Amino acid sequence: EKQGFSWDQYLIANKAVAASITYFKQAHDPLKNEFSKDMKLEANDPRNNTSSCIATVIDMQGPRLRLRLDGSDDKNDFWRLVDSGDLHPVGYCEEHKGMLQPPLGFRMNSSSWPGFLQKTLNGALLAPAHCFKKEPQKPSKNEFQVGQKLEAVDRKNPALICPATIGAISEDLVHITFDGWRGAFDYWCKYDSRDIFPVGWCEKSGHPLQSPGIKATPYKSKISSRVTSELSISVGGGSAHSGSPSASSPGSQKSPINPLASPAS
Ligand code: MLZ
Repeated sequence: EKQGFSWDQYLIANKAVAASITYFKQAHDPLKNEFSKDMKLEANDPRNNTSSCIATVIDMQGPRLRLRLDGSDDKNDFWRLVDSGDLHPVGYCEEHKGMLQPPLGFRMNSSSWPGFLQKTLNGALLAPAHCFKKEPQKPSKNEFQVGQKLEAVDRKNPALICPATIGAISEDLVHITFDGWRGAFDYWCKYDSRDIFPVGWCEKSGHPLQSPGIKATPYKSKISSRVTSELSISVGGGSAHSGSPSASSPGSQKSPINPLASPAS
């Protein structure tokens, strides 16, 4: 039996449907990641999109790259797909009559930028052109419908891709809601965002997919039911409240083997 989260079971249990692969601005065939760690490339500064900067591949997960702008700190890393239009081989900017810029928050005096740039590129491992894949076409219009399931980047924890549901739609925008997380991570994005993927994308791409949060129903993984019963142990053990929310909510499972869970009243 397969370990961990399974979309097949989850869709049936939730009587839900997956958004069609044609609704996304994503490649339909799995992307080959030919980058390696420490390679340098040109990337738009995510905090200042008009400037082209030098970036280094810090980490990789499937066809996604964790990037850090040279001269920036380690607190502003960002993730891009290997077919992102924001990425180019070193030399692209100059060819297109641009100037490489220091990142926002360059940690040195701006007068030291030319020297820094020369030093950072000297002897560097430059990502070859074949690593950069062509950006996919965007679908001509927003075809998502409320309730459809998908996989989405958690923008507060951008290394993570998680099961999600379309919660609302407004013209070119979709509201991404994360299954089992009560809204804390939800966001609005354009329908052609590169942060949203069809169901099954992670599995096909060799990227980890998080399990839904513990508030997701009715799917329960072994882990989530263990966490749920641990929560009810600590709530019951506190004894300050007469009726613990977990014991009184209709959907919660009561644990018969937990002596602390027996009602105090
Ligand atoms: N450590 C974090 C991860 C949350 C991930 C949620 N993704 C939708 C937490 O537990 O808050």
